[in-house]
Amino acid sequence: MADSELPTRPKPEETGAAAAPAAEGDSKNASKNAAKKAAKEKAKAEKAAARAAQEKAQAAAQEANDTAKHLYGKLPESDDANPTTRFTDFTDEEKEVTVVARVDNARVQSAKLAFLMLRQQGQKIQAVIAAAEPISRQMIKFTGGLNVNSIVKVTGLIKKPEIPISSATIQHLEIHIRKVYMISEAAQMLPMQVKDAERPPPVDADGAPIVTLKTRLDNRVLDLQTETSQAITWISSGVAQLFSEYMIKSGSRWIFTPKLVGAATEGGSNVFEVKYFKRTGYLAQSPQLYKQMCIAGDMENVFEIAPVFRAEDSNTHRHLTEFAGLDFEKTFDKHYHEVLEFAEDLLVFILSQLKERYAAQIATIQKSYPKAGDFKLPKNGKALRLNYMDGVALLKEAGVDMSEQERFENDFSTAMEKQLGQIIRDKYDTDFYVLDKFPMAVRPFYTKADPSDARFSNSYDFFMRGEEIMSGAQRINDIAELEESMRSKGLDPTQEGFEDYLNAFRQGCPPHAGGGLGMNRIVMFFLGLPNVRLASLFPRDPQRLRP
Ligand code: AMO
Repeated sequence: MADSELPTRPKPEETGAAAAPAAEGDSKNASKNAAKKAAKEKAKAEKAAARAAQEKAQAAAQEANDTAKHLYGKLPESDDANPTTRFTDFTDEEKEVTVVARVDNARVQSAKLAFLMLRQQGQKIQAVIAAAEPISRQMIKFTGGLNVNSIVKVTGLIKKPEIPISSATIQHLEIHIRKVYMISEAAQMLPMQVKDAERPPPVDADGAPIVTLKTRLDNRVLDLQTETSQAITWISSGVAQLFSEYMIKSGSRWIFTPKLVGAATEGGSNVFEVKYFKRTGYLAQSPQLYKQMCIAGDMENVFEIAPVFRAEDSNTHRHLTEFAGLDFEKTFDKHYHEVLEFAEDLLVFILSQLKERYAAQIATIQKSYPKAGDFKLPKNGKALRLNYMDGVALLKEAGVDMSEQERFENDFSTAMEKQLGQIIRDKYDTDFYVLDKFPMAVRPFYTKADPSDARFSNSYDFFMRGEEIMSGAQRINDIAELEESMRSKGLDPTQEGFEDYLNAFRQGCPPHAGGGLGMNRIVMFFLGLPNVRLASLFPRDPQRLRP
């Protein structure tokens, strides 16, 4: 124990016991000290108040002198600015414009000069502000100090910069700021920088990822703001629009089938269960049974754009658990090839029109994802159609031999599909092609067998860059044949859930065929993106259920 910690007897002055005269003197001293302290504190407070008053007066004086005080700051209640314009509508004319845009970057160059990079839907333009009556230094400080990503309303004069602005999308014009108002302020710290997400989920010089795909998808709203994501989402929109355009032009009717269904009828286990009050419901794996029931309902030619759910634990570059399905179903006169040709022309229409209508977006995306190159379409405007067995033969020529059993029971593996895609590209100079007549064993129960050889079926797959984007077939429209096909695939036609579907055929149903396309895959392979998640707004996969 240290000396200082030894127990000691308290001194009289500490107990206040027998030391009255001394205590009187001490209390006088103490009150003197307290008074001194209070006086000191008072003086300090007075000084601080004087300083604050001086600063306030200075600020007021500065504000009074601020020739630009009405030209910046919070957006005024009565906003008399011109109607807003989009950067893309700017002309070379030197005129005043008002824009609403995000601050992509803000930089103070000097007390008299600041720059903003403004962003609208991923497109950037430079704005500059220089101190010259009425623009004040305070306005320059405010402009250059804006938080990145804030949304501002800027009025200014369009001018030609002395040299093109290489970091902007619109390089030959800039805005000379006259007014700048805050509309919605962004936080000072963002979880990632939009400019970092602008690069592909990449590796830097040392091989370390800069912004991983995971970070980008976790912060998808910021990620969507990049020029590349903006362009990709335009392509998705284009695919859906072109699909519906083609369908409607052909007299097809847009249908809306239920996604909550009472039985997991179409395939095995890859269906999500949902609690449906006191029983179990399921999320539809495709509109297959319903689009056929519409044909039985005399609708002749139908299509749908809707979510498709797959409870597959597939963690690959091309599998999602929810994707946008483009489905169609159509009657035919004599042969299912009438529908197959209709579908081939559909794809040629979509892909060629994408190139025509979205050339600017495609060019933007290729800056980030240049590897795959331009998507090659058949030069004669007609889809290349081969039979499944032609594909088998082409692979064999390249040294990939499938056994008899493999040919009829397995279908191609992903690696084989990709290799076949390359072979076909080299031989026929196209990234889009069709394989017809798949083995019956690899197709679902509703598929019509090939009447001339029952080992095969009247079914087809469509490929882009060697990967499947569509699957379809002639369907069995005869009830006895349908029940028999189910039994041959180990399904029980009396099983709950099949009843309504089978009843549709008991009342008679015309011959028909159709197909289902994966919208996200079309976008992915058309653009040569490395991952289907990049072609999905808010992707869902076995690991991801947010945002
Ligand atoms: P299928 O199951 O082959 O056929 O699906 C049709 C198309 O949908 C896309 N696709 C997927 N996209 C992303 N993630 C997935 N997990 C996924 N699974 C499929 C593919 C595929 O070609 N009822 C039939 C269609 C029909 O015959 O009409 C069906 O659903 O692009």
